[in-house]
Amino acid sequence: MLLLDVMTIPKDDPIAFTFFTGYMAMFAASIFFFFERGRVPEKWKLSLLVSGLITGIAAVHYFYMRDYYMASGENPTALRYIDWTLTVPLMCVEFYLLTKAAGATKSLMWKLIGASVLMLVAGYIGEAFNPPGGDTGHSVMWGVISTIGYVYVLYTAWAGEVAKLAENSNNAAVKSGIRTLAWFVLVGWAIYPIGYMCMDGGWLNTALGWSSSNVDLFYNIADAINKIGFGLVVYGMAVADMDSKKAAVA
Ligand SMILES: *C/C=C(C)/C=C/C=C(C)/C=C/C1=C(C)CCCC1(C)C
Repeated sequence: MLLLDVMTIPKDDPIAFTFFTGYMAMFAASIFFFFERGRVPEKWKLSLLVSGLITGIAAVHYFYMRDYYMASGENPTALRYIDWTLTVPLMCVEFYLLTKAAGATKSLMWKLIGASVLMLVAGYIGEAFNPPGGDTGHSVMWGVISTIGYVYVLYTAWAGEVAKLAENSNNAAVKSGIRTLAWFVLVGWAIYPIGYMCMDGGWLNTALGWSSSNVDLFYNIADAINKIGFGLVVYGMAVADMDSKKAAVA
């Protein structure tokens, strides 16, 4: 009888696998960032705290999304967007914190947050209000609106204010770190629209017949790459900066 209470993961369900590994990976990453925070110089501590909060918030939501998925077999759309609404703006805060010493202003931070909120609200409307069976017009329209917000963040990281501040920062760790984070926004973040287009009526759903359950497969993989990877880049920046200062003293 007891066995009935234990969740069994069907062996042909990769999405369930990614919910479980995603949860554990986010959880472990948070512990790592919180502990390592004690080791880096003062000016990096806030950035590491934010890295740990991003994966920590995700871990809690993965805990719930995993169970939701296991119990219903459906996409936990609301939980997903609640998570993103907290974690993506925190990534924007991270961009601000990392370029603050080079002159980043609060207004830069709010512009990035505004663009990311536009991206997420439009994405949520696109997914949550997609009628049963799917409506291509609906998903494309909201997908396009969402992409405007995405492109704004992408532009800012590659060529706009964030890129320029990093370039003029006189700090090698900041320069190369921001460039790496910009790559994450270009490649890692681009995985999300692929997942989005798998929903019923989405382009990949209608053109290639990709099932809407793949939405979560792409989102889970992208989340692990972007949330943990982003945090590790920030951690790497702090360590590189610390080591270069040590070398200068020696
Ligand atoms: C930790 C979570 C992150 C980094 C989430 C990022 C999400 C996106 C970049 C989503 C982008 C979307 C589009 C560009 C168009 C279609 C709708 C979205 C919301 C999936």
